Amino acid sequence: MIQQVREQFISTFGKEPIVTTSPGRINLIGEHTDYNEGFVLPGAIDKNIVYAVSLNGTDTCNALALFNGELVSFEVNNIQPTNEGWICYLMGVVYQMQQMGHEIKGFDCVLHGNIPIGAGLSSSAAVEGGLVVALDQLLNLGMDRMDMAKVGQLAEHTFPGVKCGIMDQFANLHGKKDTVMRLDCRSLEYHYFPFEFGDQYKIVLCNSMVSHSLASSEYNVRRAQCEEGVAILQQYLPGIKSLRDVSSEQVKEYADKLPAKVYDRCLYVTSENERVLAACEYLQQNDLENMGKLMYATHEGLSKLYEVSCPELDFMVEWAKERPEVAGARVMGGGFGGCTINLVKTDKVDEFIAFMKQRYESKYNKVPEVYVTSIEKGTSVV
Ligand code: GAF
Repeated sequence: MIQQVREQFISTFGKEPIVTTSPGRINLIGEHTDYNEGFVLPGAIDKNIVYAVSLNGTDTCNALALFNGELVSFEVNNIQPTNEGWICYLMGVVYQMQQMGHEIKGFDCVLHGNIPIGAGLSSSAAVEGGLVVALDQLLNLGMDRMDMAKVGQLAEHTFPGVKCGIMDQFANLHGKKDTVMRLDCRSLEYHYFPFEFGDQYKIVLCNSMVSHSLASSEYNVRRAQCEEGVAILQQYLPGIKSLRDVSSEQVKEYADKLPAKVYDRCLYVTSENERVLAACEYLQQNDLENMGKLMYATHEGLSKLYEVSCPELDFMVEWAKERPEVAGARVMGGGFGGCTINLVKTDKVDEFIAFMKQRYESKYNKVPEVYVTSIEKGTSVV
């Protein structure tokens, strides 16, 4: 893909580009905790968006997407917020870099990718990260990687309008091979945990083929419900700033003060924060069996309390639970469709995939795509 994107750039724009590769991500545990200032445990994966980029001496950006053949242009100094198509992510990145005080010059780019779209693997964060790294290099800006992540996150807020946390962009820009990262989404401090279990377990992603198109509006509703919960709980727990400051026991204690749905959302988020910290302990003890049990508990919470699953994803997880080779499984990412993440015994992966495909197809009449992933480095210049 790198070669293809580079060659297409040269034949379209007639000069040498720089090339970036920008990965999707998995998240072992810690879902919908990032915008509540909690903890997450993601890593970058072996699926990428590839960019070829060069400055063009004008004020125009010309972008050619090989995944659909579209060539789109926009003026870099006159960007109007839009949520239309893939180009809004590029416009959002340029706009947010400008908001940070960087002068952005016109550029040409070609991009392509193999991160399935709408599968919960953060293809949009990869589109953002690959461009910000390329522009940083071409314009010699010397940006900090966390600032680059904030550019992507704010681009999502202002352009497609998803009020996301920082997990996806963080993972995209800070990933390391065979390593997951526990990020404290309040302080933005992070800690690397080796994840070198390839001879015992593989990370297997099962794509329900349900595209999470509803996700953006419902996602923002979940965020608002968490904020509503904090506002109510602040009357009884004045020191708290976000759900990060609240325990699941405290949520239960004030159950009668919270509207039912808000209670469920808060109980899920506070329990999930506690699970991430417990999962890190298990990871340090190489105890994937117990870590897997936490993943099942996360799925239960995402499905029943946070209500971001769907019957197809529940089916996949319920079925995985019956399989002795699976340590844990759950819906991953924003939800409403996309993939489950499964920790599957390495010597049984083929068997697991064959059965999963067969069972899912006979129930839903569609064949799930399955990806056996590895954890790789974050966005880089090739
Ligand atoms: C999406 C968002 F972009 C992330 O910030 C995160 O909230 C995730 O959903 C759920 O954990 O991927």
